[in-house]
Amino acid sequence: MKPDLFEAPDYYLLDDLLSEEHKLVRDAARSWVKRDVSPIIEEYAQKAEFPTQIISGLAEIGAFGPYIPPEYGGAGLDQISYGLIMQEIERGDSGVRSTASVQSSLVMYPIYAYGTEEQRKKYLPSLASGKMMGCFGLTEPDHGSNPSGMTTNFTDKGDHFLLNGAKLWISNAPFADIAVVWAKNEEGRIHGLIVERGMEGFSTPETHNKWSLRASATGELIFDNVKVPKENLLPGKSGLGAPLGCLDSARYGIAWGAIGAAMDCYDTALRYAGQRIQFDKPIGATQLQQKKLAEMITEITKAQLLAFRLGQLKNEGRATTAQISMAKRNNVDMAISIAREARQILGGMGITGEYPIMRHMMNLESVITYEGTHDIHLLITGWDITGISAFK
Ligand code: TGC
Ligand code: FAD
Repeated sequence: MKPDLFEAPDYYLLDDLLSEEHKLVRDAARSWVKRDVSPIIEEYAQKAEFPTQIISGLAEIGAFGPYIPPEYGGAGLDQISYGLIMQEIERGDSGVRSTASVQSSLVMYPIYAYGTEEQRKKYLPSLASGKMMGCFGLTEPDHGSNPSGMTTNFTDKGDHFLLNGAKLWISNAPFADIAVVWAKNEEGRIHGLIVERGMEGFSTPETHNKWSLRASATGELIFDNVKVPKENLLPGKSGLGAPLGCLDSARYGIAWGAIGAAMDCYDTALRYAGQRIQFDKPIGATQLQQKKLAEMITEITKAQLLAFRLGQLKNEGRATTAQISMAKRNNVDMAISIAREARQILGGMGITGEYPIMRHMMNLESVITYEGTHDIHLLITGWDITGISAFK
């Protein structure tokens, strides 16, 4: 891959709105991605492997539990810092950002928000340092957009629960030490359980042959009469609202992350357009290519403003699920459109691993699908503004 010459676009001088802490956190993540992710990520994506050697670096830049209080090992940062870290990591690769999103918002957050003090102390510091890795099991083979239909279930056996069922498409599953699993009890009520690797009957086969998120490990979670200790139930919240509360936090991070992928595609295409000569002039001197680049920076700027305002609302505890849906949907769609246009600016070179664009483009096909599809987020907005649910 070519050297990482990334320069972040900031057309509306958004840096002026960031605090010194935001900039420090953002710059540390940016430097780390340049040094430790960019040089190796193409190779790992090509061989479809998650680069486990970057786990300690992710922990050091605060990517595991950015907003979890320091007493539990988290970085104790605000929501804008969290967003900026996700932006910088996804500038490197969406699969690496996935690992950080899952660890922070889908594993640490439910243990912090719905767990007991014993569970927080037992798991959160190890998860924050990356010594322990987690995954989140909500989606099932027959229940993706509609998780309330899940069939994974547990029964009360007196001194333990017996867990049965299967989860599909689970990021980090092949190497995770623990899984936060959503399952129904005998009354059909959804609860979260912490399942640990090594429990008898629990396996995590890897999903192969992905064309997207190749540097992220994806797998299944299979529960065949797994005995789960009763103290592994998350007691603080039950019902579908419990996993959906985690998704609010992860979707918010994705709204920022997608900007990173878009910025990298735009920056690469802008530089290439200035250097590539055809018909005795740079292709960036033609109106057609300028139109593409001008529209890209316009869309990136709008997405940056949307994410920043959402971050302020999140800091104030006022961001709604529907507002988060709008930002996730808009910003991922923006990023995938920019990746497609940027790839065309590079002509044939755009399809090679010499440049990051094709990898971002393929990664974003997963990002537009997971954490609620593009359609589901539109339906959430429709439901919010009309008061009428069009899901069922
Ligand atoms: P619905 O009737 O709307 O709600 C059921 C209960 O949940 C409550 N609720 C919420 N509570 C907290 N936070 C939220 N955001 C909430 N949204 C809803 C709601 O009040 C209700 O409570 P109660 O007490 O009345 O029972 O549920 P529904 O079945 O109609 O579903 C609505 C819908 C379609 C929006 C929801 O199912 C949905 O979001 N589907 C998409 C599924 C999804 O996003 N899956 C993601 C899986 S995880 C993943 O993809 C990780 S990828 C990670 C990576 O690699 O980065
Ligand atoms: P479906 O729900 O079957 O949807 C298929 C199509 O139908 C979509 O276009 C959808 O928009 C549309 N559709 C569905 N319902 C409606 C409706 N009511 N109206 C109109 N259109 C509709 N899940 C986890 O739990 N944990 C993870 O860590 C995780 N990681 C993932 C990693 C990757 C790489 C991928 C690809 C997925 C991951 N997922 C994970 C699963 C992801 O959340 C689901 O794929 C997603 O929620 C969609 O579910 P589905 O694939 O079953 O599609």
